[in-house]
Amino acid sequence: MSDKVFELVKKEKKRQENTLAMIPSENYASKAVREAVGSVLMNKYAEGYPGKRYYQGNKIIDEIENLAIERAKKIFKVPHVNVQPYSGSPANSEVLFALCNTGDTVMGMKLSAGGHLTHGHDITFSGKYFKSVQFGLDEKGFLNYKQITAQAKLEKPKVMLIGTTAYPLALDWKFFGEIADSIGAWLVADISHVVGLIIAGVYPSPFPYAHIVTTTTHKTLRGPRGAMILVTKKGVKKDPDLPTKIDKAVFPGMQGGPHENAIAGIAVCLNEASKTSFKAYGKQVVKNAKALASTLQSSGLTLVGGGTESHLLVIDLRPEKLSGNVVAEALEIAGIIVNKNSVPNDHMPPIYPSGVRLGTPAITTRGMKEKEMKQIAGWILKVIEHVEIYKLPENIKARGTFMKAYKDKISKDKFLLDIAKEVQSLCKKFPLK
Ligand code: DSN
Repeated sequence: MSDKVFELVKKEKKRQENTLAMIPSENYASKAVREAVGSVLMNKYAEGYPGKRYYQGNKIIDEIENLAIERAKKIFKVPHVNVQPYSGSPANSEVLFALCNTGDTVMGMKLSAGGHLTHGHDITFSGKYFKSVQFGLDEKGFLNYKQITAQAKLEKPKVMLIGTTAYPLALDWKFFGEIADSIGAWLVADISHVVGLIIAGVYPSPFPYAHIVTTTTHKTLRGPRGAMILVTKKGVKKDPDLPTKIDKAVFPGMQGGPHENAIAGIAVCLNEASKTSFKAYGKQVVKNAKALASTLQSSGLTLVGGGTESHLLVIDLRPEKLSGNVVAEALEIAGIIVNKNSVPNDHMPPIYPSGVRLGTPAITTRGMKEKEMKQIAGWILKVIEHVEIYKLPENIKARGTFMKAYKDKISKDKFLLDIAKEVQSLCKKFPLK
């Protein structure tokens, strides 16, 4: 394997080993999952569904896809599952394609409040081809359920596509189910971020209240890049044809040949997620997030929503008058990988937001616990204090030049590089598998 790509893969492996992956949507898939995804299954075309393919030679592929479906049905106790979506955004687009006509009203949480692009953001298909109605958070970072009720009753969306990517608190699925029922809307729950926590029983489950649930498989589920669309008992009761509508929307509606190697990886990760050890993992993810949050807060940092009830937290850097870009770049030099993120009612644009988002799924997979969270929080606090002098210019045009010079400067910053060495020592104690 002399291709330059493999040198780069080795480098990336090292980077993953020596740094703390704290982007809440990332995780480490097991060797078994990686083997399935990298297997010969990628050689096969299989348009259609098990038993109804458009190509020959799919007997074994059918067994694999059926295994993934059966495992998902068992874990989530649902009557119908489609495991073919290429990822989360296609899964959500397929659901909207199945349920709506162009111009129908779709309701979701604003991206800036912690929702997702595909939940009706104006620059995406979900905001362009449908009438998008969006709700946000109050100043303190909480959902205002009373306001959402009034908005839903007024706008009468056909679909409520609800889920979070940067909202640290638990959602009240019962509320969303009741409001959807009261206006005859479909409730689609996007649980991509929290699926592993739901399996572990440490985050509320939408399954009794939603008609459809979508999830990616590579976040807290620790599987391959992919997604599933799950039709609940409530969904089938509302429309017995819903499973067929979903399957048709996935193929041929939006996709061609399914990635059977990824589907095999999904089957493997679902088997792993059915074990008792996975429940312990999910519980520890939340314990770790809470430990991280309380240490950061007790040192005076402001967290969106006042803390966390999940796997993630968002630090609001407005009190420090700091940009998320400045902090995220410095943390990277220190070996702590997070992402810049908008905070509720951010006065800054998404490219220069006022917060950073961090999460515990990946570092918990490594085996880290509360003790390590305190140590990591200590490093984060030191880094933030260290870069407090670097203020993003008010002048929009000056920002690019400022960030370039800043990145150059901190890449040689001894204080940050020393932390990176300490981070590396911690990482060595928790090797990747
Ligand atoms: N990109 C994912 C995340 O980071 O939350 C959402 O699609």
